[in-house]
Amino acid sequence: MADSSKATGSVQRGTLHGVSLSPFVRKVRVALAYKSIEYELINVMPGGMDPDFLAKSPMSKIPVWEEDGWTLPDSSVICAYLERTNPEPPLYPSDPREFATALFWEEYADTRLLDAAGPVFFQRVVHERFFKQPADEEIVRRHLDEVLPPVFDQLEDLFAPIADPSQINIATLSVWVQFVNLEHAGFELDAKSWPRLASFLEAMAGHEILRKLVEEERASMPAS
Ligand SMILES: N[C@@H](CCC(=O)N[C@@H](CS)C(=O)NCC(=O)O)C(=O)O
Repeated sequence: MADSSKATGSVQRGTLHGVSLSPFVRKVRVALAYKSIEYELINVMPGGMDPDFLAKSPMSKIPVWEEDGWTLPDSSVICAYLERTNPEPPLYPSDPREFATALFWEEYADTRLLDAAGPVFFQRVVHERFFKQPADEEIVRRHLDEVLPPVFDQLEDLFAPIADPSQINIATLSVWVQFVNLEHAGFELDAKSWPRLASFLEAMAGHEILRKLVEEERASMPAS
């Protein structure tokens, strides 16, 4: 299934393989929209990968970016590539220390935050809504009550004070895409416990590009 996601004022540059509900595909879709790069989205589900796709994605993961038969896997790598080919508007800070710090928070979001949030999304959305199977409530409870709070604490104390949600950059974007999956799973962050993180997320939700993408995703999901 193909979906043409057109940004204004540019010629189609490539094809993105993956599904939008993947936070990593979402990260690349925002980068593409932010840089006004036109692309076609080809739906590829994680897990059901044929040998042709494995040749494009040796670690068997989505997303994969493709241009004229040349392919590039991994959201971080794809965003870094797009920054080189389309430097404006920039997704990465120019100051070396701010640049490195942003890369660290991208890595944190892609690993620690994903590991904590992913199972909640998997149970509540993939299992319940797509597979029509009951969620494993013990997994959901453990992640919500025990695994996620220390991660939120770190984001509250270390990330939120330095993050500027008026800017879409690789750090703010990478953290935000993981929270969208929690939101799709029906989770709302407790603003009393994590006030700076909650206002960061509220401010991010105000970006037109991000709002539109989330609306599109919601419309594509089966009812609960
Ligand atoms: N580091 C990779 C992670 C990509 C990733 O884990 N994608 C998941 C979907 S959210 C996937 O394809 N999983 C399939 C698998 O691991 O077999 C990136 O940034 O693109």
